[in-house]
Amino acid sequence: MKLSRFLRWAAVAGVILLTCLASQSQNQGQNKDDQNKDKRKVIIDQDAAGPAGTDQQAILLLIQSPRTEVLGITVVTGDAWLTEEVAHTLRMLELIGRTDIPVVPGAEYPLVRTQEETEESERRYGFVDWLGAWTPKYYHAPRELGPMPEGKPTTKAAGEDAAHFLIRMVHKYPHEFTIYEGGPMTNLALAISIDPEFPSQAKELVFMGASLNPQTDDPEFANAPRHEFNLWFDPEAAHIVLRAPWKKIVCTTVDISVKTRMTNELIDQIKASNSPSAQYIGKYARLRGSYNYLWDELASVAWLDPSLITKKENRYMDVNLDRGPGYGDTLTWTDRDKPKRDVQPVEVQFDLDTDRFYKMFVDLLKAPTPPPGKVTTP
Ligand SMILES: [Ca+2]
Repeated sequence: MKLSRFLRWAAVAGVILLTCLASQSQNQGQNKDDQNKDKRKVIIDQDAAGPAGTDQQAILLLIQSPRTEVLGITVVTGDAWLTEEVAHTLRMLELIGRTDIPVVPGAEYPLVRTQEETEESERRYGFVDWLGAWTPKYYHAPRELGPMPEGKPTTKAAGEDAAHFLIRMVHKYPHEFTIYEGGPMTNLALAISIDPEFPSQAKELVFMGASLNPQTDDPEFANAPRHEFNLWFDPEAAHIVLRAPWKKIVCTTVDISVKTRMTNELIDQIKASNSPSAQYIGKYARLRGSYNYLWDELASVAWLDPSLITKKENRYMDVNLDRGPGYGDTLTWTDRDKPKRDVQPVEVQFDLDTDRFYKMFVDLLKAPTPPPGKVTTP
């Protein structure tokens, strides 16, 4: 073969090879897009105390579902302080190999309510079992980490704040993603205050919170059935969010939470698996006291499979903002007695198929963690 013919042949072969490689790469990109096409997008807003516990477990369930794409986790002070919650979330993502999911810090304090005011309210109107980050037994300064038995993270939180991240994402994916709210609603209220289009641009709001008439002897609710932490911790934020024009609102109330329990049997079933999420639960999940409801986990799993909910009813919902003993209490109405002002309908869950819920809860946490679908620049 003459040199010039060989060079021509080599050039043609090279072009064919490059075309094949480009096509293959395009196909792989297409496959990744296809993989995500049918996934349901969600942003998780959470008071992400940890390790394990209802807040982290609820996040894990949404990540563990192969049918879900978690666009980000925005964090808010509630069950614990913002700084430690961000650290627990980053560490959990490291342990399950999903550091591609951005962790975005939000509000460190409620909009109006203060710890001092809450303590004064307790002196006047009676003590409340759970004060989240303000609970005396677990109290430490806001910027301290507190115990981190799972180790400190090496990865970093996003440089953006939660409200702006939520607004940016809703305009990037209009009407496409669900907002899962597992904590006080401060971040959502800030996003609504900055951009009033934010709620109507989201697909729906799903939240754990509110309490109507739970059937329980739990002292937290037996004498204060309308006093629920996620709403009372930041009542003004909840008021802003519940009055906003969402296309759909779904609520997992205390009424249904009290029908679920974390047990040592469930933990044992989960930790029989070697998957990173199962090992995380096995090492760090602990029962505390007599009542270990699967609060936020039920909101996650019921969103993944709404057929678990066997009884639901529409209510209109708001929060009591009067500065008396009912400050932060859940207010609800039906079509017959609702006020004329801008209250929104909320789909309220009342009962569930408990066996199917526990099975899904265990199966999801035992499963291998789905790998990142595609690397998106948030
Ligand atoms: Ca929570």
